[in-house]
Amino acid sequence: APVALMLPGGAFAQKPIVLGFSQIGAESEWRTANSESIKSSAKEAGIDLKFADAQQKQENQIKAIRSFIAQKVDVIAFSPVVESGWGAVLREAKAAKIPVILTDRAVNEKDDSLWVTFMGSDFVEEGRKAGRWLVEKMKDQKGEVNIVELQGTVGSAPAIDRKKGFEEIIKADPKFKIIRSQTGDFTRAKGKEVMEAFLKAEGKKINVLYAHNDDMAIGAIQAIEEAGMKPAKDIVIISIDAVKGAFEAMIAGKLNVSVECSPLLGPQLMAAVKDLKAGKTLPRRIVTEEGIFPMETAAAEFPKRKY
Ligand code: GYE
Repeated sequence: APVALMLPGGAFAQKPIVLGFSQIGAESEWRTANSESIKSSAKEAGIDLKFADAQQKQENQIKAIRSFIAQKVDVIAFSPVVESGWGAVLREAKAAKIPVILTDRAVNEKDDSLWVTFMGSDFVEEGRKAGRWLVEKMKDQKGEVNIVELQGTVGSAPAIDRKKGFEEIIKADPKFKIIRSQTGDFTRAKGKEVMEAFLKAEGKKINVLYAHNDDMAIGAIQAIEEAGMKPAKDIVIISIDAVKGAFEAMIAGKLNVSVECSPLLGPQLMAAVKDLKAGKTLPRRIVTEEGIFPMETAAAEFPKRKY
């Protein structure tokens, strides 16, 4: 039961709900906006947030979750860096009767009683949107379309699902070929480095770059320019997230399209935490709604963007 505190003047206040949140790190513009959304909405909701940054390491996330259990927080939420390897720590939370909310990324565990809800985007659908845009863009192209792919973090839900959704769509026409596919770990630096290697190996053969996030695409754009080619012209570039940096690149004519993936999960997370503590049952899956922004729409859309 919530503890009542006496305030000066004799009023009573409820002890704030304590939420432990384990964040992946700060690998991308998306992630920074996501952390900001969580912190500001916790403050607004009067929730006592314990925020831990795992610097992209699963072991740090497991440590953080164990420390939240030891501190007996009311609710644990986290964005799992990779899909597998969470069974043990989730069972510890369950044994301690602390409900767990998955945000942004899913886990690959059979026992779905280990979390109360998973809120975030449909990454397979994002991959499909990217694929559909490309199929339409290249519909009059007769010859082969050679694609290089910059994957997200190995073993992460968005990398696995965005690859799957994209392939599902492009495989309908054999002219589409993924000639190289490698991880750029969702960062600009790695995106640039891997694109340099792609360009060295394949050069002018490359027609399309599909990047699993905007940051990697932005890094790759630099590599393309340094190689003396024109991004979005010599190589068609598709990415995911639709962060401000992507809009800037589109307005500059260097990125063709970005599929939206909203990082603004804070308000729905705080609402879910409050509902849980009020004894309500949450839906098992809360899906974020999102769109797609081709270059031609970027200038008009830019002022409305919140991340
Ligand atoms: O697309 C990428 C970030 O999990 C949806 O993680 C998130 C992804 C996002 O680093 O930019």
